[in-house]
Amino acid sequence: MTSYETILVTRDGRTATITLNRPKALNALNAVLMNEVVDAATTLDRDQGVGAIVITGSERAFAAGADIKEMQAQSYQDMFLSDWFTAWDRLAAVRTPLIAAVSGYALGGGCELAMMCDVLIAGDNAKFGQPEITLGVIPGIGGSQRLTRAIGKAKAMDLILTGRTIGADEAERAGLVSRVVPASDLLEEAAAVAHKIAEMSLPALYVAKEAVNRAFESTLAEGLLFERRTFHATFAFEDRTEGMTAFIEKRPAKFTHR
Ligand code: CO8
Repeated sequence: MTSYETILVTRDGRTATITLNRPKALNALNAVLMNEVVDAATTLDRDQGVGAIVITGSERAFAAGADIKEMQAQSYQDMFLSDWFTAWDRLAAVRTPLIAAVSGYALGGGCELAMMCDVLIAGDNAKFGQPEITLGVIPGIGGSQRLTRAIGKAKAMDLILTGRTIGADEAERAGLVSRVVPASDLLEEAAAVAHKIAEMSLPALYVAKEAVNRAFESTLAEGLLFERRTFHATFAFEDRTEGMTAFIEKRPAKFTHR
């Protein structure tokens, strides 16, 4: 497996974990880390032996945002010509289910990275926020769009205009996170969710993720049609035949991709 400078990648059966590892900078997202996360995730995504990927940080910080020290001296022209942070779009395009396991700070780009994942599990010590306004900028890796879709305009405006941080319970009430667990159990819970997902049929997982994400890109009528046509298409999967046959024969399904 490739060795990286700012992340650790581990495999456990059909699951993988990407751990952000810049502890001295509270996992601030610099260009190296972005490219490494994207490289690791897209490499794992091409591996049909992987059915779920966990992205996590340290106990103190999932990620405290984009690296302010790296950005501070950049000009508009630098940002524009390099299309700063566009590589994160490749993470959002990963087909394998992504699980964010968030402990501590998930601020700015850290919150945005967590929101690029499909399932967001928070330790009860997690803190979410989009504090960019306090630096004189705005969210730049999707915060104004994904946060608003996740928690609605009123709450998103509150967080983005004041820069305030919310705890795990408020984040759960707002619909930002999937579940909150004791911080000490976070990695175990995230691994259990990853294993559960990875047991499922891989093509069914891919289309389920596509169908949910389509809800953010289309009208209800278009989304419902996409869902129905995709549902019809699952009848072409060998795993669909096996899943339904196994149910009728009262035995566990043996999907091809696991
Ligand atoms: N970037 C760089 N370094 C950071 C960052 C960061 N985002 N966050 C923390 N660090 C560093 C600190 O500078 C410090 O380093 P050093 O020891 O060398 O001084 C170290 O991490 C530890 O941090 P603190 O001493 O500040 O730790 P505290 O426990 O006192 O505070 C906080 C923790 C509250 C998380 C505090 O560090 C903080 O407020 N960090 C910044 C949070 C923030 O503003 N994040 C948003 C960044 S901007 C952003 O994400 C925009 C994304 C869009 C860009 C898109 C471009 C297209």
